[in-house]
Amino acid sequence: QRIVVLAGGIGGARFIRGLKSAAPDAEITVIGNTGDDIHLFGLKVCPDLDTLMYTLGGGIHEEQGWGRADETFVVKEELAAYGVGPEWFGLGDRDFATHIVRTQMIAAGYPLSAVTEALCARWQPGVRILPMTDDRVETHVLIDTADLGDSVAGDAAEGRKAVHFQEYWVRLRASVDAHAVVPVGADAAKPGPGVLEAIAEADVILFPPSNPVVSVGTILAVPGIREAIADAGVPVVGLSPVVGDAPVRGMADKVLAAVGVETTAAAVARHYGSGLLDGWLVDTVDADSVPSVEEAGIRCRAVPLMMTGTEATARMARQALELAEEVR
Ligand code: GDP
Ligand code: FO1
Ligand code: CA
Repeated sequence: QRIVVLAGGIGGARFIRGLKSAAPDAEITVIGNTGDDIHLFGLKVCPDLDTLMYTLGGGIHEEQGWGRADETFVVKEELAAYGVGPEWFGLGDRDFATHIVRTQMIAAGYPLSAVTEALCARWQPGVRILPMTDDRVETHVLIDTADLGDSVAGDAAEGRKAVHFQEYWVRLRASVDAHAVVPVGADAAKPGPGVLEAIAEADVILFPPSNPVVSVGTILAVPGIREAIADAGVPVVGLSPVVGDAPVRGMADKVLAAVGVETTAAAVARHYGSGLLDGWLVDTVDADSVPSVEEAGIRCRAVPLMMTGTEATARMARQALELAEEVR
């Protein structure tokens, strides 16, 4: 069975770990979000691709969900000693090696997809990880200039400013309102090598409990990908990242608000739409929302959706695959 998964970082990676356990013989292709990518210290950092690679390859810092296990931060301290910022993004020594190899290969002319394949040759994630595009796409968030705090000289000019997603998410901890989320470059980006083929050849397509706006949404913003999924003619099933009207972790509610979507399991399903989704899993606490999702033309079931461990996640993955067969 060929399964295609659109994934961001932490939530997507943890789901896929369970999916591998639930469907050990399936051929899993992950289309990874690259909108979180950021250039720091002259290096290209790909947070979601690295979280997928480290989580599925056994190198992830488990409770953080990003960065390496057994990490040290000597290089980070030395950079700070030189007064070279930013200091708010925690790049570890082991992680730096990934960014050096990636940046070196890109400078040598390799596309991001080839770089990712090369890095995965070491990590052996057990799935194929394809960047959504090899072109540059970086998510920016529109906030009030006044909310930038001390980093804007003098009296903060009125109005709004776009900041890089990582500055919004990590430095500001998404503590201020987001007025818009813009995947800069998406409209000129082409699907990466193998992406449209994987979608066309899939037996089932899954939307894991990833951030609907800055993870799955960004992947769908690459022209051609949403259409390919809608036209694939195979079941598309998603799992809600929202449980009990709140994201299970992180600040997805802030970016959902920016795009005018209520932070409920049903609203996220409607946001994806019945043109894309055939089935949607909500958590048992949201069982009362099943009828409204079904009214939107999306088959819906309420099952436990907390990824408390590989077995629980494998159960969720099995239920998603069962729902796919129900709607096929
Ligand atoms: P990121 O790129 O690192 O933010 O990771 P993703 O976008 O792939 O996933 C983030 C989303 O995962 C968040 O919006 C969380 O609500 C969701 N999430 C994390 N853990 C769980 C879980 O155990 N169950 C469910 N249903 N969602 C989860
Ligand atoms: N997330 C944080 O909240 N704080 C950090 O210092 C941080 C550093 C970091 C370094 C490398 C990397 O690949 C990811 C990192 N992340 C960090 C996670 C990153 O912000 C992710 O993009 C978010 O989790 C959303 O995808
Ligand atoms: Ca992400």
